[in-house]
Amino acid sequence: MRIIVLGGDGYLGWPTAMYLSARDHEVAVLDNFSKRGWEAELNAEPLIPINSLRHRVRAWKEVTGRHLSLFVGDLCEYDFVRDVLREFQPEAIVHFGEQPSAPFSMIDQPRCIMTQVNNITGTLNILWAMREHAPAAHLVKLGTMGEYGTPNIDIEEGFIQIEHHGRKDLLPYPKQPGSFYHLSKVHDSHNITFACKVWKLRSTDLHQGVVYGVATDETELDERLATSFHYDEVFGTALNRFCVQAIAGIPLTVYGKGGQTRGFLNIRDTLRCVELSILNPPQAGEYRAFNQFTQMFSILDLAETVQNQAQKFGFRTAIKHLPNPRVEAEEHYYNPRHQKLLDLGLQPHLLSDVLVDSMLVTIRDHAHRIRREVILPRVKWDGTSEAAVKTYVSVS
Ligand code: NAD
Ligand code: USQ
Repeated sequence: MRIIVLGGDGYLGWPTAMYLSARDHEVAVLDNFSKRGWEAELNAEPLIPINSLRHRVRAWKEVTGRHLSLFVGDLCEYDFVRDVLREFQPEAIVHFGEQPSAPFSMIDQPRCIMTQVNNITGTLNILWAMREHAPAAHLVKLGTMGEYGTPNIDIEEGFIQIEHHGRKDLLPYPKQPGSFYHLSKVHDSHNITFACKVWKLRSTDLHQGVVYGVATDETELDERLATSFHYDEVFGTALNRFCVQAIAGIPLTVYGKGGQTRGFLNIRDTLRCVELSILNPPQAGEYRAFNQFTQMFSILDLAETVQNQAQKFGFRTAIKHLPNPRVEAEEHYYNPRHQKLLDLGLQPHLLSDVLVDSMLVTIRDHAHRIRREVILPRVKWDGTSEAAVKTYVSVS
């Protein structure tokens, strides 16, 4: 199948492109390297040195003999997006190409606006270009579990059956997102739903949980194929950060009580979920949502898991409850369904001691690159983080 991976330079996009290429698909990657710019702005480089995308595409060819097409440009520029779809004629479009960080979107007004303009415009451009040049293609869009928030009832996969005044309907599940970033994903979901309805496009919205892990079968083939792994407060996600903190001897940064419960998945399962979605496309005109995670943990559970494993490696690690910089429930009900991808054949890579160990080993090998000053949270949800971020930039 011809598949284009948008955001192909990123943490998830690059391994997904290699994974699909290794399985005999004809794959293209597209990126404008904006993430590399945001990293430079915040002095938040990935832990493992990452080659340029061009260099990685060449290395992939050398290592496997397989070709990846490369498109460099901005999804917010309509002519570029339209030309790419017209030229490549994708059967599936995997869309990772957005600003992915909740804290980034909460730093200040410009970054909030940039996040929503970038994410929503890019997705709208893809929809319009699909309508024009690839109406039969399947859009596999990376959304987030955070669109739902933490309601006091079970969370369904995209839609909920409602009975109101004696009448019933299947309606979009209510969204209560927790950041301007998460809101951008809600707006995307609405726009995609509408485009599927009016233009008979087809899309799978993957409401993905928090991803952890640094290795996939393909990144392990050669060190030049490594993917971007963040541990800083803005781009790093919880488990990845805790593993780095444990190796660096920094108390694990649990925000507030740590009772925040989220869905998590290993990076290897991200790739498989995308593949399963592509291999089982929806009908023309259908918008469907899959909840994409494999396990649930509270943040405190995760910190304790990392603490225990790190101790076995001789790293004595404390857990520190920091004042929560976010506005979020620290104790809440959480029971989202996640059955649809299992029904399609997903066999999860569950979080195990071995898995945490292998992450700790990789991180230990790069411990000399850990920059302690980017770890503590300085971005605040109450809108007062501007001064803190200036400090952040000048300290680094
Ligand atoms: P990432 O920042 O590493 O990758 C995103 C890539 O998209 C970057 O390389 C960036 O340069 C590119 N990009 C952004 N805007 C673009 C534009 N306008 N034009 C072209 N390229 C653009 O992020 P990631 O962690 O790999 O996440 C990928 C997607 O998955 C995001 O949409 C994110 O919201 C979603 N997601 C991530 C996680 C997670 O835990 N990492 C969880 C749920 C959902
Ligand atoms: N947290 C801590 N300590 C930390 C970092 C985070 O306690 O050092 C807590 C946060 O307060 C939050 C939870 O851990 O309650 C998750 O935070 P996170 O930074 O790991 O993840 P989040 O901001 O939700 O965003 C990440 C990805 C995003 C994706 C989302 C999926 O960056 O792209 O959409 O996970 S979800 O959380 O399901 O919405």
